[in-house]
Amino acid sequence: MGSDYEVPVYFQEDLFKVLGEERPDHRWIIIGPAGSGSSFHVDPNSTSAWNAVIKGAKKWVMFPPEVPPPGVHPSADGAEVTSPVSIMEWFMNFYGACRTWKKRPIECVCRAGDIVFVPNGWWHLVINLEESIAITQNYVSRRNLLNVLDFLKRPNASELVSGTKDRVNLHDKFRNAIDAAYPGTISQLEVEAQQKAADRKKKVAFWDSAVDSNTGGFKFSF
Ligand SMILES: O=C(O)CCC(=O)C(=O)O
Repeated sequence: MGSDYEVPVYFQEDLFKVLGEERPDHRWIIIGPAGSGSSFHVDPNSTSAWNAVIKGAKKWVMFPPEVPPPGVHPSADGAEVTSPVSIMEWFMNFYGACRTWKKRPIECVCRAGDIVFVPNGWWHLVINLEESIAITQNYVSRRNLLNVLDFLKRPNASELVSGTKDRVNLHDKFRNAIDAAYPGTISQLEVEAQQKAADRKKKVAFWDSAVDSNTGGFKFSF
């Protein structure tokens, strides 16, 4: 079945490929009746994903990583997520309230031919509005490589890492394989990340200096 479709052009960088047979599970066909779906979760191993609808209609609700959805309680180490309500109950009890939040969820309905991108770390819930068939793949690109490496290196990697038998050594195997296939890439991304962090700090420092800390208003001088 894998040869029956092509990965959309935007998602073709798939760095877990360097692990060959040892790569974590990464693609699924998802078939469900109307009303079925997936309750709130974050995708495995800090990967990003795309999800393409072949038939039917799927409603998506997404929250950014720093906003756990109401009614969802992730453990501090991120190993477990307790969502005591079903998808339907979530819509009935929590959906209305969070639509007026400042950081309200991003929502869409995908139908046959539509593809949604799920950035790494984003919370998402999906409900099939009709009987639906979809294909999804999780992947690592240069954009989220450092996040994935950090995730695989966490002290509780043996509980957190999923889709593979060798959870503890995955970090070293992946890092070494990336270094061999794309020498210098990791260190270049690390330098770029440091530069970005320094730029962000500078921006904050500039605004701090431009704003009067007593009034919160702007300082003007002529
Ligand atoms: O298509 C679906 O029902 C949800 C898929 C999903 O959330 C996932 O693969 O992480």
